[in-house]
Amino acid sequence: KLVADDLRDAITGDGLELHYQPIFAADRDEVVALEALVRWRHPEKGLIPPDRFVAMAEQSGLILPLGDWVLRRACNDARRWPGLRVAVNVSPIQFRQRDYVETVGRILEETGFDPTRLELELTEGVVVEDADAAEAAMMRLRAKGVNLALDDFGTGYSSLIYLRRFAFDKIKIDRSFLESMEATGESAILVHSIVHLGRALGLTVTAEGVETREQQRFLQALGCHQLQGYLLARPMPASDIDALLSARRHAG
Ligand code: G
Ligand code: G
Ligand code: MN
Ligand code: NA
Repeated sequence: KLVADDLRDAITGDGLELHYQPIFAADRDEVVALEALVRWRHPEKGLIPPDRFVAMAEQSGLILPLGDWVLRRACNDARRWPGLRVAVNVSPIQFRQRDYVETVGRILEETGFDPTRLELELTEGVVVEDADAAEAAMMRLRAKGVNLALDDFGTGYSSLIYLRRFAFDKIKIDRSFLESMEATGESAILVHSIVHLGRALGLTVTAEGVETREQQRFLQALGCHQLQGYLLARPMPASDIDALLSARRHAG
């Protein structure tokens, strides 16, 4: 069983790792961003994916030091990948802290990372509790140059209202839409509508969970801007990102 005390040790010790999944421009063979995804290197249980400990981190409050660690590490790693954005997932619990914007600003200063290359991935959970406070925090992050993406788009309750009200740059279409796309024509209609809605609102539209050539072609034809998924690249350690980027540079 995974326990909070062990997770605390992992955060303060050397027990967490970040993997990065490349995000590609839809209309050309180019990596444009990297999504940071945390893993826990457990002494007995091996590499543990975040869906097995993020909820525990949220319940125990450890999501705050964990989130700071993730942001600091991502900014430090990404300094050596010029021209690429780095996307970091933010828990609603982090975002609701009164000093969240200051924390982000402090880590950006400490690491010397260019704020315009940072993208924070928020979910609707961030804005449901106190919309006024969320709106204000988002405006202050935007004023620093930080980019804001609405993650898991389409799975929440009032996405359309949120898009109009809040200062997002990007929506990420939840991968559940693509999973079911082959099975029913309705999912394809929904994806089509989301891409057009996002584009009409001037947002960058990213599709997650792209696993087949058919999905890739469909999304390209719709005008989706960015694609992320196992077809194109899996999450990998930072050293593998170095190798991938250098191999692509040499391939021209
Ligand atoms: O890497 P994987 O596909 O297993 O990620 C599963 C889930 O964990 C995703 O919903 C992702 O957003 C979340 N996640 C990954 N890394 C982080 C992180 O650093 N912080 C938070 N809050 N969630 C994360
Ligand atoms: O909730 P969030 O969007 O942050 O989740 C990202 C998660 O999606 C990561 O755990 C990542 O490993 C996973 N993921 C990325 N691409 C694919 C894909 O093509 N198929 C599936 N099933 N999962 C994917
Ligand atoms: Mn995400
Ligand atoms: Na998502």
